[in-house]
Formats: sequence, C-alpha cells, structure tokens
Amino acid sequence: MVNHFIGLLFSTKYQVVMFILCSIGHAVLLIRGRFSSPVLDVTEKQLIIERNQTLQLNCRGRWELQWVLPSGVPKVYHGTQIEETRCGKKNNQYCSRLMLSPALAQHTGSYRCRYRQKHRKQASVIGVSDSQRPFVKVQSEIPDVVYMKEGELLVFPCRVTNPDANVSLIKYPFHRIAPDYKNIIWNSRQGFTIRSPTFFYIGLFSCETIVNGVKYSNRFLTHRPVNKILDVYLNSTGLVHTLQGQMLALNCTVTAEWNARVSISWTYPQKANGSATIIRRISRSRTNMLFYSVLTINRLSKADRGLYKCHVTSGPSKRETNTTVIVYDQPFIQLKHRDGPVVQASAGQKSFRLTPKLKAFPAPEVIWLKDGMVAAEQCSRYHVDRFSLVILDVAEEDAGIYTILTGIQQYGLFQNLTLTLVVNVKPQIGEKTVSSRQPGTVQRGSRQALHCTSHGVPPPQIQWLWHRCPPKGVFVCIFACMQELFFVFPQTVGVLTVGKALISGIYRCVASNLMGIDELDIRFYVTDVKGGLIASLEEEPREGGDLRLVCIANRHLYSDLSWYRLTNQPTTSEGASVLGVELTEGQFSHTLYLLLKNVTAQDSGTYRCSATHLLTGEHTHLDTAVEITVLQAPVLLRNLSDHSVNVSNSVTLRCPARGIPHPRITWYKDQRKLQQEGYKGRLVSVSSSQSNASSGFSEEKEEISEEDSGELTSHAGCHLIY
Ligand SMILES: *[C@@H]1O[C@H](CO)[C@@H](O)[C@H](O)[C@H]1NC(C)=O
Ligand SMILES: *[C@@H]1O[C@H](CO)[C@@H](O)[C@H](O)[C@H]1NC(C)=O
Ligand SMILES: *[C@@H]1O[C@H](CO)[C@@H](O)[C@H](O)[C@H]1NC(C)=O
Ligand SMILES: *[C@@H]1O[C@H](CO)[C@@H](O)[C@H](O)[C@H]1NC(C)=O
Ligand SMILES: *[C@@H]1O[C@H](CO)[C@@H](O)[C@H](O)[C@H]1NC(C)=O
Ligand SMILES: *[C@@H]1O[C@H](CO)[C@@H](O)[C@H](O)[C@H]1NC(C)=O
Ligand SMILES: *[C@@H]1O[C@H](CO)[C@@H](O)[C@H](O)[C@H]1NC(C)=O
Ligand SMILES: *[C@@H]1O[C@H](CO)[C@@H](O)[C@H](O)[C@H]1NC(C)=O
Ligand SMILES: *[C@@H]1O[C@H](CO)[C@@H](O)[C@H](O)[C@H]1NC(C)=O
Ligand SMILES: *[C@@H]1O[C@H](CO)[C@@H](O)[C@H](O)[C@H]1NC(C)=O
Ligand SMILES: CC(=O)N[C@H]1CO[C@H](CO)[C@@H](O)[C@@H]1O
Repeated sequence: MVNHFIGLLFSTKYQVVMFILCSIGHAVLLIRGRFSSPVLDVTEKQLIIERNQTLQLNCRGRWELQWVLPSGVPKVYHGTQIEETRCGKKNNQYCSRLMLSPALAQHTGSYRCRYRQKHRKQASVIGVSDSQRPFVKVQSEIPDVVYMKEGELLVFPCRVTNPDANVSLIKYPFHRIAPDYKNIIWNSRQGFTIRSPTFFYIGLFSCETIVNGVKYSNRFLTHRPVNKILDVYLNSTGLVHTLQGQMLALNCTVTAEWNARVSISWTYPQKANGSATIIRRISRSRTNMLFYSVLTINRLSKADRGLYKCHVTSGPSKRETNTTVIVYDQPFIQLKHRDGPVVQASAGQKSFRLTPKLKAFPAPEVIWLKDGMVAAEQCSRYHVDRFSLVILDVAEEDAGIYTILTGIQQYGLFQNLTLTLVVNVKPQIGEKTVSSRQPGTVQRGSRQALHCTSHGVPPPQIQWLWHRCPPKGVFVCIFACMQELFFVFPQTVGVLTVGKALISGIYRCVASNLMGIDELDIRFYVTDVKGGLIASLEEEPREGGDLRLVCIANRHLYSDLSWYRLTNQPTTSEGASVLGVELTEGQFSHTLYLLLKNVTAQDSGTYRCSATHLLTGEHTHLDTAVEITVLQAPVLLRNLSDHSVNVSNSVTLRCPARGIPHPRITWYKDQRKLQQEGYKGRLVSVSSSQSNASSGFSEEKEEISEEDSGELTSHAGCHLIY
C-alpha cells in the first residue's frame, strides 16, 4: 500500500512555497520480509496529541535508524530527544525513541523513521494537534503568496492540527467555497486543493475555522506569474551611422504583460572594456509593463563599431533585437552618377526618379535644380524624395539639365552633380491632326510635294512607301501587296516630291525612332478632271438637234456612274429613271455619255449625274440644267429707208432682225449680193451684233459718186437666212 502526502515548507522571507511529494512504503502493514522497512510503534496514520504534551515515537529495524522531522521542528531544538538502543531477542535489532516536548502546533507534520543507509525504507506518522492553534502555520499580518501556474494544481496550504476541524475557504470578501471533492478538495494535511484553477482563483483567499467560538484564519494571495514578452523595440534598428567621438545611445524598450518580470542584457563590441553605461527603468501602463534599458557610450571610437544586441528574458521566454553601429572617422559626402551623366526617360512614364549615388554622413541637405532653377518650385510634378528627384507623368518638357546640390552646413561640406535628362518621345506626324482626312485628287501631270512633319525624340527617321492603286476591282489600296519603293530622309520634315503626277496610289510616310513609329497615308489620286468629278453639256441643244451630256469621274474615287433626269417633283427625284448611256474607261477617269437625239422643248430640265464615292461610300451627284432652244423664223425689225448722202461722205445702213438661231444677214444692192469687201473696194465693214439680233452695214467712201447715190437709195435691201 502506498500512501501519498504533501509536506509543506514555508519561507516567509522570500515568500516562496515549495511542494514536495513523497511516496512512503508503510512498514506496519507490510509483512513481506521482516523489517524490510523500519516499523513504528503507532499503527494509526495520524497521531493526535494536545499542545504541551510529549510526543513519543518508537522505531525498530534491522539496521541503523534515522529520523526525519517536519520542517516546523527546528534542527536544534532543546525539546527534541533521541535515544538509540540495540534490541530484539539477540540484540540484533536497532531501536530508536524520539521524544518531543513540549509538542507545539508548528511541529505538526510527518515524522519519518528510515534506515540510515537505505533512505527509501522508512515509516512515518503525522503528529501533533493543538486546539488553541487550529492552523499549523501561524500567519503574520501579510498574507502568504500562492503561485498559480497553468496546468498545475492550486493549493491553499492551510493545514490544520486537528484533522476533524471544520475549515472553510473564503474568497475575499464573502464568497464561501465549499469542497465538492471533484475540483475543490479539502484535506486536513494539505489544505484546499483546486484541481483546475480558473481566473476566479486570482485574488485574496482565507481558510477559516472556529474553535470554541473563536475564529481563526489563514490568508493567501494567489499570484499568476507571467512571462509574456509582448514587444522588444530598439529605437534604432538597421544601421546606426555615427561619428567618432560622438555619443551613442540605444534605447531597448520591452513591453511585457502586466506583472511580468524581465531581464535585459546587452552584447556589444567593447563589452569586455565595459565602455558603455547601462541605465534601466520600469514603468507600468494601464495594460502593460514597460522596461527600458538605455545603453550609452559617451565618446565613440572606431572599436565601438559593430553589432549591438539587446537580449530579453522572462522566465522561459527569450527575445532579442539588434542594430549595427557604423562609426565614421569624419563627416563626408560622396556624390556620383549612377548610370553616367545622361539619363533617359520616356514621355508618358508614370514616374521617373533621378537618383545619383549619394553616400554621406551626417545626412546632407539636398536641393535639386532644373536648368538652374529650384526644380520643386518650377513644376508641381517634381518632388524630392529623400535624395532623389521624382518626376511624375514624365513629359517632353522635363528634358533638361538637372543639378543636385548637397551640403552639410555644419561641417562646411558641399558637393554638386549635374546630369542631363533626355525625354524620349514617340514620333507624331503633324499632318495627321491638321490635314483633312479627305482623299486628295491631284491634277494629272502636275508637280506635287507631299509633306510629312514628324516630331519625336530622338529625331525620327522618315521613310516613304508607295503603292500603286490596282487598275480594277477594289480601289482602296491594300498595303499587303505593296511594292516597296522608299526614300529615306533623315530629317524630321519629310518632303516627297512627285515630279509629274501620273499614277494613282497611296504614299505612306513612316516616322520612326526607338520609341515607336507613326504613319500617315497620303492618298494620291491622279485626275484629269477638276475635283475628280464633273458633268457638262457638250453644246447648246436646240429643238430637233442632239443633247449630249458628259459625266467624267476619277476611276479610283467614283463608281456607279449614272445619268437621270430630275422630274419636277423633288420627292420622286431619287426614283427618276436612268437614261440610256454609254461608258468609256480612260486611264484616269471614266466617262459616261448621255445622248438624246431630236430633242424637243420637253427635254429641257435638270439632268443629274450620280456616282458613289468609293472611299466614303457616299452618293454624290452633279446637276446640269438643260434648256432646249425653240426655233424661230427671222423677222426684220425695221425696213430700210431712203438716205441722201453728200458725195464723199460715209453712210451706215442698219437692218435689225430677230430669229432663233440668229439670222444671217445678206446685203444686196440692185439685186446683186454684196460681198464683204466687194463694193468697188470701198466697203469698209459689215458688222453683225448678235445681242439684239441686228446687222449693220456701213459704207465709207473717200468720195461718193453720183452713181453710188442713186443706186444705193433705191435698191438697197437685206435678206435673212438661217
Ligand atoms: C504550555 O506550557 C507553557 C509553559 O511550558 C505554558 O506557558 C502554557 O500555558 C501551557 N499551555 C497549555 C495549554 O497548557
Ligand atoms: C464539525 O461539524 C460537524 C457537523 O457540522 C460536527 O459534528 C463536528 O463536531 C464539528 N467538528 C469540530 C471539530 O468542531
Ligand atoms: C526609450 O524609448 C521610449 C520610447 O520607445 C521612451 O518612452 C523612453 O523615454 C526612452 N527612454 C529614455 C531613457 O530615453
Ligand atoms: C534612442 O534613445 C536614446 C535614449 O532615449 C536617445 O538618446 C537616442 O537619440 C535614440 N536614438 C534614436 C536613433 O532615436
Ligand atoms: C579595450 O580593450 C582592448 C584590449 O582588451 C584594448 O586594446 C582597447 O584599447 C580597449 N579600448 C578602450 C576604449 O578602452
Ligand atoms: C539582427 O536582427 C535581425 C532581425 O531584426 C535578424 O534577422 C538578424 O539575424 C539579427 N542579426 C544578428 C547578428 O543577430
Ligand atoms: C555647387 O553649386 C553652387 C550653386 O550653383 C555653387 O555655389 C557651389 O560653388 C557649387 N559647389 C561645388 C562644390 O561645385
Ligand atoms: C416694211 O414694208 C413692207 C411693205 O411695204 C410692210 O409690209 C412692212 O410692214 C414694213 N415693215 C415695218 C417694220 O415697217
Ligand atoms: C450736203 O451739202 C450741203 C452744202 O454743201 C449741205 O448744206 C447739206 O447739209 C449737206 N447734206 C448732208 C446730208 O450732209
Ligand atoms: C442694238 O443695236 C442698236 C443699234 O446698233 C444699239 O444702239 C443698241 O445698244 C443695241 N442693243 C443692245 C442690247 O446691244
Ligand atoms: C429626223 C427625225 O426623226 N425627225 C422627227 C423629229 O421629231 C418630230 C416630232 O417630234 C418628227 O415630226 C420628226 O420626223
């Protein structure tokens, strides 16, 4: 049979409680092997005696014996007496008698008798009781601290001298906790044991008992030790740059759970010399504990460069943080180009950073200039980020000369660096935005200059490509079938001169640089008719004659030529009937003739030549007004009258007439047709004015004879024919 019990040791000075758990073989009931364990003369597990009485225990065994007394019995106590004798039939046994007088309450505990050589063979008994002192331990004013650890039992060690004492556990102030023998167990030799303590068990507790109407109590304060390090922070992690002779101060701040205790230590290069002084501080916030450890080195030397570590421990928890300290001999600025003095950016880039290589200590002041002026003041897209100049939404105008001025005023150190920013721009052909997208027609045989103005950085190369329009079918030029014919111009402005426009096609201007390309297609339609489409009447039609209308259209621009006559109702004009026509194809243009024979006045009206524009798909038309002239017989508007003329004078005879077409007037003298210049060489002119359909005859003579006189007066007349 194995008996478990708990011995308690108190150390009020350190407020530390230790629990010792022992296993004891109970000798009395164990018969296996005589005196295999020493035997006590008491058979009860507990021995109860009154205060001031004498405790007497006898032990017998095979070998030399030794007593182990409760801790409450001082090592040197005048009341303790041990008598050792040889006993047994043949005096071959060892007997030992322990006497304790007077027995006091604090002597309560386990009394063990064991073999001197074989410690494990022992016998024990619990002794001592005191009705005046129900609790084994007499408490001072200060409650005892009981530590509560996760996963461990919580014991309130209010052992009692009388095992039958009625003891209650009370949580301050009034909460009485009754043992349930599941989680809360009462044992007079151990006190109250809580199997699984919760947060409820944190606080002030007391064990209470009433003896003869007097209340006795043992008070305990539970404490849950914490080791949680929440954060370790060194105020300068990373690199600490500093100068020789300056002071270094590093502040290691530890945040830990409330009630935690931490220890902070440092390792650093000159630790052996003890060159640093370390100051510690603790402060408490509402929720946390803050521990500071500040390491200070007053005058840094080169030897102090290196790794500084702050080590933090709290119970089993460990954390550390470090920083590297660089000690410079003297202040300096090193400023160099990162990628040479010329840097390139692209227009449209979201951002671009000008970053020269800058090493300096202490941190210098930095000013960026653009073309000699403070950059940040010039444009809101420029801003200085640490030492770099950041340009947002890079544009062409950002190109220029940038200068970084760095300086450490305090030490009179200054360095400048200049770099050139080139902003590359994709080529853009200006004519694309300016010129109308209408295809241009060029007069056949003319001299044409095609312009292509391209802007870009670096200056773009211009290439001209040309493709002839196919003679038939789809007139829109397709580049896939292009015969490449190109001329390279190294300038930004490309001018391609076509000496004599003879072939329709498309000229493509390609501007390219390393940023990309831009293209412009210039349609080049050679035409022999102005504007590419004309309609006209070949001659004035008159009744009974022919009406010839002609419509000429550029073969590459127009198709579906047709002639029709517009009726008077404009609404039906679209549906007007298409007239009989004749199409001839030329090198540049197609011609559509409309021929109407033996026209009458009814054929007058508007004739429309319509065509479809091949590129735009739009229908276009030209109208020609036709007025058929109606014939009219000639009429003399005035009869000739007699004229008297003096010899040698001139005379003008008039014969106004009307008719359609204009009448032809013939002069006769005395039945004889007058030739234009046949009147004895003296006729000067016969004129005819169409506007008012009259004809005049003027005769001028140096000298008019008498013969002339009579004849002209009496026989002159005019005759009209068509
Ligand atoms: C115990 O003995 C001490 C002196 O030895 C005496 O002062 C005390 O009153 C006694 N107590 C009892 C309860 O007898
Ligand atoms: C403890 O209480 C029980 C009943 O409540 C009683 O019988 C017993 O005598 C009490 N013991 C002491 C030591 O007062
Ligand atoms: C250390 O740093 C903390 C903040 O992280 C600050 O509150 C504290 O005052 C510093 N200690 C010393 C000694 O400067
Ligand atoms: C770190 O803390 C110390 C003490 O508060 C201070 O003297 C030192 O300047 C701090 N260092 C940095 C880099 O903030
Ligand atoms: C630190 O100690 C080393 C040798 O142990 C010595 O050489 C060095 O000069 C010392 N440095 C200082 C600052 O005392
Ligand atoms: C210093 O701390 C960093 C993390 O803060 C860690 O990665 C590094 O290993 C540490 N260096 C040394 C030498 O302990
Ligand atoms: C740097 O530039 C400033 C202003 O342009 C000029 O005054 C100074 O002399 C320059 N310093 C050096 C070291 O070139
Ligand atoms: C001209 O004379 C003829 C015959 O004498 C006459 O019939 C006619 O009306 C005259 N015409 C005019 C316009 O006077
Ligand atoms: C003809 O001559 C005469 C005299 O010389 C003159 O009076 C007369 O007016 C002339 N007649 C004409 C028509 O000139
Ligand atoms: C018709 O002829 C007359 C005489 O020759 C002339 O005076 C007149 O101006 C002419 N009318 C027109 C419209 O030309
Ligand atoms: C030559 C010809 O066909 N002449 C004809 C012109 O038209 C008129 C009437 O519209 C006919 O009478 C003609 O015979």
